[in-house]
Amino acid sequence: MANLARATTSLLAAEPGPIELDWAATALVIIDMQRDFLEPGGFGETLGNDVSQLARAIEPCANVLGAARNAEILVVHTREGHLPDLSDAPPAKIARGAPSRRIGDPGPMGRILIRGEAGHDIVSELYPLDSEIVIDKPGKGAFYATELGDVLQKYGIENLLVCGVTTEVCVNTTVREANDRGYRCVVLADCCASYFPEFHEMGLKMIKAQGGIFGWVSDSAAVLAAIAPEISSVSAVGGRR
Ligand code: TIU
Repeated sequence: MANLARATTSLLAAEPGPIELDWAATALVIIDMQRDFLEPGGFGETLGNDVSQLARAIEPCANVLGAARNAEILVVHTREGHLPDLSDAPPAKIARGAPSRRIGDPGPMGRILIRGEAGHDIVSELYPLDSEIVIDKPGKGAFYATELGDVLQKYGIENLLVCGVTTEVCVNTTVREANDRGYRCVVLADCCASYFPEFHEMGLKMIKAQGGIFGWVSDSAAVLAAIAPEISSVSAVGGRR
């Protein structure tokens, strides 16, 4: 009996224009959705930020993550953080600003931004499956000093759907790194957030300006419409085409 074959490619509604995606060559990359950035007592708060600003990205991101899992799209999670001996943390990064607690200092969720500590872990709503790839990164960009490039090459990935926090810091840095490496990046606006709403908006504009100088901007509804049309009927940026 003929099976209802899953679409292997979709035209995803995006700005500055729709983008054709081969799902087998597309990975969902979720940047740094860690307790250290999203919850009180972590790195984000020690930098003086209102961490409640980031919560809005969790649900849309969870919806895309669920759809990607159902569609068997490659999922990559990243975590910013450092080794317990801080040997991978540049002194200039540790000393930057005047945080109440610095990288490596003890906090309510363990040592700030240190691998293995509770605060370094990913929020429960987006927790990686054992089968999913988790990239630990010492910098803002997910390619710097990590195995991400090798992993994406191994799986034949050409396109990245990018979610996570914060829009103008680790999301933007990663998209710029990826763009220079030849990946087509689609940033999902409602799946990203910043401590500064205006930086979120501008961070997205910077990506899609000039004909998509760094990539495309879409949203969770458009992705759900494209990869799971049977469970999605609306798209904020134009729906399935
Ligand atoms: N401070 C800030 O906005 N972000 C970071 O330090 N790291 C990430 O964006 N993950």
